[in-house]
Amino acid sequence: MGIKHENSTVLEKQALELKPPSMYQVVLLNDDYTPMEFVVAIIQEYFNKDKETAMQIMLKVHVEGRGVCGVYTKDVALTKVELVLAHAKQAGHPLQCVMEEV
Ligand code: TYC
Repeated sequence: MGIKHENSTVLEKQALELKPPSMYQVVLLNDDYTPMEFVVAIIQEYFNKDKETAMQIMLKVHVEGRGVCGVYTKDVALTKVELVLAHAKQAGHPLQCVMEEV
């Protein structure tokens, strides 16, 4: 199915909207106050990682300043950022979380 034209690939993609969605990485940022155990629990709860993987990501953030927790479509990434920030704020921790287009 498509539109008869010498550049049919471009027209089919635009007409049928088959472009893959833009993807966004959700990144945790280091700070001096949020407890390590809290960060590990956040990564397990919101990014579906096991305890060992969550510990590796947390330590990477602690040492390097930032770390990618996962890559998602825009709406999913935004929801995860909002949930993480709300949880951290509620617990009284300054943990920061951002999303960046990949
Ligand atoms: N640097 C924090 C500490 O020493 C731990 C930490 C890790 C904080 C990762 C935030 O995203 C973070 N308690």
